[in-house]
Amino acid sequence: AKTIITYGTFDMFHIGHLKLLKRLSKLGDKLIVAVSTDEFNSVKGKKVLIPYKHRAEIVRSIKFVDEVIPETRWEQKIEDVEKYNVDIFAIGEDWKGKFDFLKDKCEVVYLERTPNVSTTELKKSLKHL
Ligand code: C2G
Repeated sequence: AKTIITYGTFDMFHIGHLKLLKRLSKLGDKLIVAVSTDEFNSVKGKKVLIPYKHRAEIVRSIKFVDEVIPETRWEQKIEDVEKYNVDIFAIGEDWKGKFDFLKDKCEVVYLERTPNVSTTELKKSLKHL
């Protein structure tokens, strides 16, 4: 059975996130999603609106997501690939090249992002309401 893993904040869950996870689920048999904790998002320098508990629960409720784990550190990807026998690490192309160091452990795939939707855009449009 082919295991896929991906990582992300998934703040204000939107169609761009859904389409990515849907495509990932088609690459294999098991999709694991590591959702960044609130603390790790501050390490990433990323402000989040929705707390980890809720972001994780939303992702966990998606029918083609098999498992949700917390993402707490940059280094955990190497451990996770071993721990979960990951065949494919996949993430949006905004990270292209950043995780090539995983190539000796598993396949590394960068997928195109869904255009014209992002949490940043959503936040901006909310401001004008
Ligand atoms: N995404 C997408 N299309 C969008 C927005 C996001 O395909 N319009 C993808 C991103 O490329 C990423 C995933 O959805 O693969 C989650 O996006 P974010 O929550 O923004 O992820 P990020 O904060 O970049 O966290 O260690 C890796 C980081 O935790 C990735």
